[in-house]
Amino acid sequence: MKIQDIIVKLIFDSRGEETIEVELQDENSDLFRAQIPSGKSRGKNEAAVLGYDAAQKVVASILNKKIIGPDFNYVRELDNFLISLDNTKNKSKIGGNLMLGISIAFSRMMAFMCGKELWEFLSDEFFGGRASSESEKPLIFSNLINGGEHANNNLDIQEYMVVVGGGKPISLRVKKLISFYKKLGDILKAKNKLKNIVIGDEGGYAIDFKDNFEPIKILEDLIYKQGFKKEFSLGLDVAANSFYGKGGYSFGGRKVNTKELGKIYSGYFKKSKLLHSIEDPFAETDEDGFKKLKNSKADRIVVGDDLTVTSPFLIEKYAKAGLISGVIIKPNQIGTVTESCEAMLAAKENKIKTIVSHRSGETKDNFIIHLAKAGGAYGVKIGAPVRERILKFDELIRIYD
Ligand code: 2PG
Ligand code: MG
Repeated sequence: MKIQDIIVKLIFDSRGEETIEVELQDENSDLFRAQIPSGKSRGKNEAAVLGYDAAQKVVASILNKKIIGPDFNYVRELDNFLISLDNTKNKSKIGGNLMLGISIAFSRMMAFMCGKELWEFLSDEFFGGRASSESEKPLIFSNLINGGEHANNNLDIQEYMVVVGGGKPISLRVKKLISFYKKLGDILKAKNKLKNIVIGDEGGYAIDFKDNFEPIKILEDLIYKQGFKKEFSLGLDVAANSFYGKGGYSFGGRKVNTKELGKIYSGYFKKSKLLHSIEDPFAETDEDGFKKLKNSKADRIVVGDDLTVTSPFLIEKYAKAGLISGVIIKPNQIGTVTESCEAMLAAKENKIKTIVSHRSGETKDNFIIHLAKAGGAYGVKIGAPVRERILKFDELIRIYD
């Protein structure tokens, strides 16, 4: 398969931040595109991001000469070529965002040539063609209350998610989720005597609360009240890097150390039966914190994100060391389709759960939904069912139901 042309375009994500769209042209002049999201709370080992101007320069000075012309028969072949061309630790020469744009657009080109859906093509190339079975419909991690770096409120925890499983088909789950989201908005408005309610980067409500636990309590109460306790549970993304600094963690208006923060979480687990997973509960350098929580009696899923940055190597390392029982997969943390799939395979081999995830700055691109299906993900994390994120829910329904 030959690439005939490559064009980089400037676009803006849901936070109004600059990002890029990559367009590849095949020999028949068909066009294949990919839009790349951006993250606000980032792990220090994530792949480098190039701005639009820099990305254009890389295309003009390196990529035009190198990738237009040769035949690439597998996505893996193109990705490995790009990785060796870049030859840096964090993809700073070509840019993880530019590389991923090329990699996704090329996957779409290959899928089209094979007459397959994108997820089907990925499943064949990377996962041995094992299509997701009915039982592998993913849990939906939907962030309904925003805090941390994603909001201007007093919550230290970045994301309070409902985790929706149960009811088939997926369209019914999404319907329930949307009604739950609206109901929650009405409750928060009434409680705080508000006419309108502010929402954060991922579409969740972003007002002030009494403390970091109150949102869990409100969500849990509403789940019981609606009679949803069989299908809905709760997940947190603490994103603890954001409140970690010299002297420990600044949490709930005071400084706490690793042990004290761990105790706070144990208290949450005791008070909330439905709290099912906790992502980045400690800073990415705080291996001890992860390990103790993962091995505590609480038996909740401890998920790595900033800790693992979709690196197959780090996922394997931290799974083997007993720090995590689940992992976030974000293709733009690592920068190629091949490595994103390898990250999912590394998680599976080490028996930890995969949650394929959006970023706080999203685009219309629905690649992550196809990746989730191809690799039989345990969950998909796609924000609140509103605004630009609704497109991902639509695609989820289309390819799973
Ligand atoms: C996260 C993500 C997505 P960001 O921390 O998991 O929810 O946020 O894209 O800002 O890193
Ligand atoms: Mg996270």
